[in-house]
Amino acid sequence: MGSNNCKEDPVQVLEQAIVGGITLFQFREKGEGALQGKNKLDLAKRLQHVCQQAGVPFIVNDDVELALTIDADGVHVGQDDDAAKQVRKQIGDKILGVSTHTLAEAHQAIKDGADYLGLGPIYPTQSKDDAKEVQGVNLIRGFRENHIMTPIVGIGGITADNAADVIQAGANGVSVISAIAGVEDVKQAARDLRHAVLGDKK
Ligand code: 3NM
Repeated sequence: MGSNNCKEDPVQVLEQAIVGGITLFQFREKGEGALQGKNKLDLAKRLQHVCQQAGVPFIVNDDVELALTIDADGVHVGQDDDAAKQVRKQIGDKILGVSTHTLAEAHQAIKDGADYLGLGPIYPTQSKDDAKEVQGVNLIRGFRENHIMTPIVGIGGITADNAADVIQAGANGVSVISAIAGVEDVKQAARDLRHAVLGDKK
């Protein structure tokens, strides 16, 4: 998430999400009203601190320079951002996530050194202006049937009600913005998602 996804102070949102049970955080400061320059850097540091206190990995979306400046745990890039191969060279053994939409993109990302793949949008999303066509969970199933062994997270329109389907299709996890950052009770939302992903009772 980024600041424009939050109903309240992003630091508080992240703290509550961590209490609720999120296992990784990606800082994605993009779109209308997104912070820039020093303001972006300052927020990144504050959110990174929250993650460090809790032992939750902190990954930066599409900004290698920022990730290196603050020594983040990793970088996530899309197909339109810096090429994954180049980013892998720049970040050494930090975590590298790559958004992919086709098998060819997945094979290339793995070759380039991706640690995990983001697949989406699985369901319709309001959180990404330039989101591609909705893919449904069959995209994930198809990747697994084609022997993609790299960890996969589904993204796009995922909620506690549909997260189990994403996992059943072969994803290792789910990545969400609005279902956690955009609700009143952030902690409960994270908890509900965690239960849905783990398949245990609420
Ligand atoms: N990437 P929400 S969909 C950041 O398809 C992002 O690669 C996508 O937000 C992709 O959980 C998406 O609110 C938005 O739908 C996810």
